[in-house]
Amino acid sequence: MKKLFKKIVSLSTAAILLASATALQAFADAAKGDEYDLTGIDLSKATVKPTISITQETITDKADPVRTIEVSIMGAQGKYANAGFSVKVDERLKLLKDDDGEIPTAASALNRAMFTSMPEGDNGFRVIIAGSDSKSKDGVMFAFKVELPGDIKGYEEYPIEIYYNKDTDLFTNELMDEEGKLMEAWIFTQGIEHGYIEVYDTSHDIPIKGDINFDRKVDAVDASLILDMYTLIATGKIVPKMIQILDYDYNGDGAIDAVDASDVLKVYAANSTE
Ligand SMILES: [Ca+2]
Ligand SMILES: [Ca+2]
Repeated sequence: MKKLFKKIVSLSTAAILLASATALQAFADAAKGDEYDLTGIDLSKATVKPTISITQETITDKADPVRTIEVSIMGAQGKYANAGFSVKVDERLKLLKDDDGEIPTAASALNRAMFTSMPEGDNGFRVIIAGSDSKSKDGVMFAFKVELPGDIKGYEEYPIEIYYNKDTDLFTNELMDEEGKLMEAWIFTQGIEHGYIEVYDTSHDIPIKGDINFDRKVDAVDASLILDMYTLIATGKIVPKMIQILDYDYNGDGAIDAVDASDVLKVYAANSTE
């Protein structure tokens, strides 16, 4: 193990930048659940390559425990009509129903489509979308609310994920033609950005500098979290809030970047060789 640590620490900033670029590419993922059958499908022919993304947020235990989660689509405007898939939330989260007893509510992208949902177990639901290509839009497709548990101790992450069921699910166009099939294959194999709620317990004793995930150790996981944050900032996906700058800006120069990750790795290497 120690050999590996030394190798990591010896990485130059350029190599770390490269590593964060790779992390960015891995950002979109396959759906969970059944594996999509790509037999006879040449994904390189896909012309419509949308991404479905779920809210990813980082909050503290002082935030409102009721969170609104959005499921959005990008890159499919005017190209999709018929869809069905499931959303599952971490079993510690409670799915809340609205006044009509529904969990998800259709949002702007689907305001010209038919949208319905049904619960699946205690921590999930399935959505069905039916419309026409010409009226499908990019944007938020639907939203729902979850409630966090009341007794968060330390750092917790609650995944919120899209599931594919090979017997029932689809994401295609009106004609269900070749273009629609390729779009569906693209989405379920590499077009999903799963969501999460990440919660920091702010009541922990003395914060340890560089311990980003508050597990009381400064290690490669913390360095990797700094790099992830840097990637998100560099690609404009988030604007860091002050609390994040305080936590992630290890060298205190006001910026979150690869230097902070590298410094944290150095501390970790020093600790692990002691
Ligand atoms: Ca840590
Ligand atoms: Ca810094």
